[in-house]
Amino acid sequence: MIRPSEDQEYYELLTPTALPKASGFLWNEKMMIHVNCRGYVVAQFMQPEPAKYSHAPNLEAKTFMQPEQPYYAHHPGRFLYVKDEESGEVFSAPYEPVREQADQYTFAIGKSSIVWRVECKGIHVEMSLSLPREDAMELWRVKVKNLSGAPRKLSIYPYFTVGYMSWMNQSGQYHEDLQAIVCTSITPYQKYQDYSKIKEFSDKTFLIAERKPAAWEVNQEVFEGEGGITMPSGIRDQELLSKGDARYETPAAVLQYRIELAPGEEEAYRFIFGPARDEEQVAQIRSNYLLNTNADGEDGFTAAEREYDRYIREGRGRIEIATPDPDLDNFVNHWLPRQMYYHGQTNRLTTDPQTRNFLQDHMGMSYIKPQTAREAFLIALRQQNANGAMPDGIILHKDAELKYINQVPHTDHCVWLPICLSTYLDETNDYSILEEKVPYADSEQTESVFQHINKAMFWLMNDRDERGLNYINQGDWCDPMNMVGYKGKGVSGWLTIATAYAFNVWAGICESSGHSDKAKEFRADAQKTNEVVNQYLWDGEWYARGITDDNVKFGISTDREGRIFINPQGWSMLSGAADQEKQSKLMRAVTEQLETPYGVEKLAPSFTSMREDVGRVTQKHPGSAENGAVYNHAAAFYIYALYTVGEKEDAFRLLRKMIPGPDLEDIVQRGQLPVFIPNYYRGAYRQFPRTAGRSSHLFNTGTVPWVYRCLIDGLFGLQGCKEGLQIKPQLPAGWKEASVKRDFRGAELHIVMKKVPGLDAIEVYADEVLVADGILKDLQPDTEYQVLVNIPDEI
Ligand code: CEZ
Repeated sequence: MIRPSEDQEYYELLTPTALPKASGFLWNEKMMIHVNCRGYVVAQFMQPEPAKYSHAPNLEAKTFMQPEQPYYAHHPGRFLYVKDEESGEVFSAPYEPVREQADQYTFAIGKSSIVWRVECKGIHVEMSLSLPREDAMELWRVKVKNLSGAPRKLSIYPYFTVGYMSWMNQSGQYHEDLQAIVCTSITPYQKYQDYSKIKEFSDKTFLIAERKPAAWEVNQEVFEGEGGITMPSGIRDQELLSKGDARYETPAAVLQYRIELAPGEEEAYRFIFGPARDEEQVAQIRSNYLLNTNADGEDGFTAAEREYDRYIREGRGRIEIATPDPDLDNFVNHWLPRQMYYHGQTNRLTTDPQTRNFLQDHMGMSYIKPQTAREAFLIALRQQNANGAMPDGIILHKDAELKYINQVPHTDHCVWLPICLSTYLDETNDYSILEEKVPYADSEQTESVFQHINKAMFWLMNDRDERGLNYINQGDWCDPMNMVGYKGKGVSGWLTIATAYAFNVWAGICESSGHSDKAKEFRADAQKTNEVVNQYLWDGEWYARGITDDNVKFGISTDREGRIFINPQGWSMLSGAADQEKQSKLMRAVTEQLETPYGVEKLAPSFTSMREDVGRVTQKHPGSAENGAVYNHAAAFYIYALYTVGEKEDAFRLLRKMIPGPDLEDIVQRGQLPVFIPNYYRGAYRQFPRTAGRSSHLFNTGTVPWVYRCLIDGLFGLQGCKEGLQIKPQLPAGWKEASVKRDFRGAELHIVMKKVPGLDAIEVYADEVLVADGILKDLQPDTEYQVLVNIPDEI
């Protein structure tokens, strides 16, 4: 039912019904498109805020991407109806809107294209989507082939939904000269001050056809008639579409081609669909992409597909693995770096990413395009206040402002600075970033990155109550935990623990950069913080999540709901707060109360009603998102912590649960293909087992860089350090060997790891020479190394 293609370049799904929400996504510098297996699509482009050109049938609220995004009959989509002119039979590809069962069906998600191959009633349809690198538009190829033994007379109808564009002004018509449907609208607004922005918008939606259609329809209601979207009257009752237009009516972009195909004969079409400012721009696009060719006789369309493919391939990861687990290999080699790259390139299609998201997304980018990560860290630090505080969001565009969640004060942003920077330093050894001089948002003063981060650490040290616990205000990492501390007293257990970890990480960086005094200071404070944590937050078997404004500890054994939270547990292993005994206790509690077949839950039991001293997290549906889902970001922190303390079996078991499969039952329950990690799988496994495991299908998540770190620093133990590359694998018990190609600071390492019985400790050989401390030093760029790692079989 699902499989990687032979060359591993695509992941294929062979049915449109078993995983109806299975999806893939493409993006470029200006847009993102999320496509599901049945032909439904959510696409957004930046101008500079996210906007749509293929809209829902009613006015949509502007919000962030939704988890478990519902699809419905008139959901925006891209379809091809096929009518047999002799029998009158109709089917549609990919599957919607007609829902005729195909004889063969493949939905193939590639890195730079998404393809459907559908065989129905003796006709083979192939639809494929790609993007250009820069421009916001979709490049579509459609092929129709006669597989039957007899000649066929067909009408085919590409149907690109335009939807409800605007209550102020919407229309659409076919332009002979452009060979295109162009739909026009005015983005609704009311304040005259908005006019200057609105007038610059690309408020038109176009569908350009390479081949001249026989007819078209631009009026959705006329097209569908009484037949409705599953069997439009325009198709069922008419030989030719009526060549209609839309005048303050909902537009649609439908074309008709009439073809006669001999047995085995195929016809090919190309279309471009997207937003534009005016007809002139549509004409320009048509000539650039379809009419003009370059010196090699290649037109803009084909060149754009090729260039886009190259752009996506620039997003390669730093490891290529071959392990006893081929599904893990496929995911790690092909899809995980791509998802990290997407985050680093697009910043989740927002002009004001949350500070923690921005920093962690660029922690991931450190593996892919370290230069971009470097710039991102500097951009963030330029927006820091001189008192050390980081803002809630990072402004990326001159017209951007802090919106939505960024208007809610959170207290954790400073914590991410040393953590994310440490990954960048491990990977690049570029300590010069610490010397970069950067201004502050609210002062003329310019100071080094080193000073900036010191200030951030001091800010965290000072934003504490008399006990030494960090205030939470209206949220920490957990956005919707907004009522624990809004009165100014409540504290976050997790954040206090996280500051201890951040101080230790920063101390490590201070040491490596010749600031040993500072290192001592921060180590001492980390230790003090850990003591405070153990004094106030240890609950006997695990750590509490926090203490409310009214001095009520929560996330503890006497709580009926929200009894245990994952974040304080994992981070206490990172910070060093948990000693051996506490560690084994909390790990047992996590396994017993939070682990499920789909991963480890964020909290349990999920809240079933509002807890007013915790906040809106308790109002989310139990088992969804932060209210007790397997929230993969939090799960990844925990797994990373397990690797940090050498708990490799638990770590690997949980890591593996992040990827759908390999068995079919698991894939069906999650409903998602293993081409990305979603922000959550439904939890509340012990409360609502029926829905547990379901994917949110939301691929915006801070999870991915942490998973990459779990692989690099943990599982394969190939982490960079000041001196070079530290080799310290933690392969699970079941693996006898694994090999990794590791790109590191320009060198290429071919590493074979083998379990060897009777060995006392790990042995590392580089080009057959034993490396005493397991650290490969003096690696030269553009040089290949053969590395052998012998691992005692019993560890
Ligand atoms: O957003 C994420 C944030 O982007 O939630 C994480 C947080 O650490 C990330 O920075 C945990 O709270 O507002 C809400 O209730 C939403 O649930 C968001 O908090 C959540 C969504 O997943 C965004 O896609």
